[in-house]
Amino acid sequence: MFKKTGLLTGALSLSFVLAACGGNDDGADNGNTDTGNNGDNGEAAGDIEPQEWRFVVEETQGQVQYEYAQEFADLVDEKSGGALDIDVYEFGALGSEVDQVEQLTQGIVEFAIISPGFTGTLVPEGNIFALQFLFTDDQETNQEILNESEAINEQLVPLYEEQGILPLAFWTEGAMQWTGNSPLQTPDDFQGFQMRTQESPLILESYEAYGANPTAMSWGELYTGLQQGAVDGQENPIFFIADANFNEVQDYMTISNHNMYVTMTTVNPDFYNGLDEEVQQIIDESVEEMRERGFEIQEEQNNEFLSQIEDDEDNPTEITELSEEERDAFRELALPVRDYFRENGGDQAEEILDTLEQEIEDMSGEDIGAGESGDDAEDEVDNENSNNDMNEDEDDEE
Ligand code: 6CS
Repeated sequence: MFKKTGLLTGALSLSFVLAACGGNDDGADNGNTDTGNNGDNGEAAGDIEPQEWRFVVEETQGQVQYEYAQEFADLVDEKSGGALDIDVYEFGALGSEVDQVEQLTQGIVEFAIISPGFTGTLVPEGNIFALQFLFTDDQETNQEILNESEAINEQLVPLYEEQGILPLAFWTEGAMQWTGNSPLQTPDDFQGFQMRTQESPLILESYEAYGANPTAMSWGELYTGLQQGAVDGQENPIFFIADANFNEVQDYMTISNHNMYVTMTTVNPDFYNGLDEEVQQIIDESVEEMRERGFEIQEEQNNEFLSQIEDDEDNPTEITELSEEERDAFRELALPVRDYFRENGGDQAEEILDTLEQEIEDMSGEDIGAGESGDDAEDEVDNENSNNDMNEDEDDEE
């Protein structure tokens, strides 16, 4: 179970915290302190100035993001002949997911894994990943799209960079499923349902379109929130549902595959742009090598943890897989949210979504409903009364 050890707040100076916890080495580091040439790939790394960097993730030791970051750190260490030393900080060590975004933009940490679900007011166009039934059900195809999409890697990336977040890779942590204290099989089941979500306004909008009452909350509060009934259910990939033990406090799990969990490997742009080319190349190569590994890590964990939930006799969970017809009922309600995003997701939302829809259809050969949401679709989601405003800056100007 995820043990809530109490998130550190401003009462402690962050530099003290960073010095005191010093990252989690967990013995997995390859301990390579050889500052000579790297014997593994023959690259000369002898003249790289030793540096120590911080990498914060949104998950705890053993979970996908943490394992990814640790392997990334090992690669960088290896390629630099031990000169570049990255300390990985697990979730909870430095605050909430939103605090971690700030730590990256302020350069308090050099690297972070940030899920777009926590940047929705900072980069409204990043809400695109909250759109349900947009990507395909095949995670390999989705990962290929994330790797190659111009909409994501050329149109969206600069918008993040302007806000002090440079995404180096977008990657899937697997398909998301719903859990609840009651069955979730039709949109009717969501009427009045208290759904926990991440912070991004379009995630809330998407659940309002189903009739739910979404509440944004850090996952650090979620086990207790579900246990005490502050919220009725949540969405996450299977590995996370099981590893955070949400199944202990939920009776139902719906295999809905309504969206994939997208996350980003990010770096502070000022820090990255100030590095020597040789060092940038080490980082870039490590990011490239981690694309496949990241995919493998999430796939293994998602497969392994499904049977853990199924076999947990002390905490039985009724698992139901939605039929295609049942999914269609949700898809129909999710489609108009695309137009809500086009209207409210920032200046470039429309262009980015149009490009991405086309790319998904081209790369998957599937009809994902591009252009089907219709001109009047945004009227169907309650624009006027929505509290889920995606653009902080525009608000401030008003
Ligand atoms: O639900 C969440 O907020 C968390 N889920 C995952 C899969 N990773 C970290 C994130 O904060």
